Parts: sequence; C-alpha cells; structure tokens
Amino acid sequence: MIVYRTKNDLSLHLDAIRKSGKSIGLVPTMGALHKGHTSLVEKAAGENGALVVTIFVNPTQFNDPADLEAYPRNLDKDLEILQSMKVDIVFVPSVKEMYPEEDKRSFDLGNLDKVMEGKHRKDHFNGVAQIVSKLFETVKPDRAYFGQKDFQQLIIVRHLVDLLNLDITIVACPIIREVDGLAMSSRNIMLNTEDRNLAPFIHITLQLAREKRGFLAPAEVKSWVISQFENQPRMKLEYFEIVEDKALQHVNDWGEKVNKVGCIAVQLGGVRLIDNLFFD
Ligand code: PAJ
Repeated sequence: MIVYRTKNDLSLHLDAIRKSGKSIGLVPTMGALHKGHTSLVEKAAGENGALVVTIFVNPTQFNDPADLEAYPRNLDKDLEILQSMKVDIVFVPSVKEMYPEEDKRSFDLGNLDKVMEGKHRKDHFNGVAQIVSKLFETVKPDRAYFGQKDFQQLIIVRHLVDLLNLDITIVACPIIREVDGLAMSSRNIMLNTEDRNLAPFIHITLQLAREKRGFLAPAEVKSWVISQFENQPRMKLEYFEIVEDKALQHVNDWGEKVNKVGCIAVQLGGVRLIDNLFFD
C-alpha cells in the first residue's frame, strides 16, 4: 500500500495506471473508518483495476469550528484497516495541499442544498462540492463510491458531476447498520453509553413511519414522527422530511410516481446523527 501526501505524486502514479488501461475507483472519506466505509472500499475494489481511498477531514464543509475540532481522527488505525484490505493507494493530503489558497468557488446546487441538511448546516454542501470536485480533478476516477447514509450528499455529488460535465460514474452504496439498526457513523463513538442505547430509536421510528403510509398521508406521518421525538427529552429532532430521490422535493401524496425517502436528523447528547429509509 502506498500512502501519498501530495496531489503531484498521486497524479504521477495514476497516470501510469491509466496508461496501463486499468480503470480507477475512488472512495473519498474523512477517516475514522468503520464498516460503512469498508463496504464502499470492498465494492470499489471489486469493480476497478485500481483503487484510491482518500482520508481528509475537509474544513470547508464544517459550519461549526467546534464540530471540526471534535471530529474523530485515527489515521494509524485507518491505515491498518486499509492495509488489511489490500488497498493499493491511499491519499492523505494536508489542508494546505488541498487548499493552498482559499477556495472561493460557489456551486449552483439549486434546491438541493436549500432543504434538510442544507437548511441546518449553512454552506456545508458547498464545502462538500469544493473538496469532491478537487478530488475528482486530482484522481480523475472512472467510478466514485458514495454511501446512501448521506443521501442528500449523494444526490448533490450526482448533480456536481452533471454541472462540471465530468465523465465519472457515481455508484451508490447501501447503508450499513449496527445490529440494533443504528446507521454506522464516525460520530457514533462520540455518544456516551446512555445515548448509544437510545440511538436505535431513530431507525426504529423511520421503520414505524414507513408502516404508517398505509393509513396516514405524508404530512400526517411527519406529524407522527415529530410527536414521537417530543416524548424523547434527550433527543432533539432537527427535521424529518419525506422527499423524492431526484430533486429532493417534498412528497405530498403517496400516489406520486417517484421514489420516496424519509430523511431524518437528530441531536443526541451534542452529537448530530442522520439517517434515511426508502418508503416505497
Ligand atoms: P465520511 O462521513 O467519512 O463518509 C465517507 C463515505 O462513507 C460517504 O460516501 C458516506 O456516505 C459513506 N458512509 C458513511 N457511513 C456509512 C454507512 N453507515 N453505510 C454506508 N456508507 C456510509 O461523507 C463524507 O465523509 C465527506 O462528506 C466526503 C464525501 C469524504 C467529502 O469530504
């Protein structure tokens, strides 16, 4: 396994790989790797001649400096995991390497960053678009792998590929969960024991909400979810929305011929958790 720290060294190696006719897969991460991440790595390894995993905690997507500071980092353990998976190339740039100067680009994400996460985390998705576009430009992958756990991010990355007219296939990967249903996240280790035991409530509520679609309208399901969290004093529901999976417009009627996704964000003991579930 080769660990690159600079874009230049990485590009030189990738040029040689490309010349040899191998396809290149990219898995961007912010590290603190768990089985959600490794599921992407496994899929990408199986579908490409060469694989690049990136580890970079991207400052421009954190709207809260305290959140950036507290974000879990464990590079040695991450590299051990990737080595054991026989990953050939890892890219671990510094902030200076990715942002030699301030990135002033502002991406037109239309409605996609006005709702849900975008509404609650100002400029978050512009920061994601900045770093993802830089990684795409450096790695020039044939395929890039993103988890459905961050559903809105996945849709925005697809939009970015269209916007920048890139020839990259975005591969969506299913959500990996703990045995009790909690979606795996690097942030889960920040939960104390009590909160960790409460956290599966989020997924359970999504599942129950989906079952209600037989007899409640979408707006009524939303009210029901809100009421469930009112009975959970330690959890603060930031939003629950049922949206379609292309433009993230609200679903008003179950009869609409679109794929419907229930998306949720909850604050639990100072940790922000997101999850989603297809409602079809
Ligand atoms: P990070 O949160 O580290 O996630 C990296 C990738 O792993 C994302 O595509 C995310 O959706 C996926 N992932 C995380 N948890 C998952 C789970 N439980 N099941 C399946 N996939 C999961 O998302 C980011 O980093 C950053 O925003 C990034 C795209 C790297 C840009 O900085």
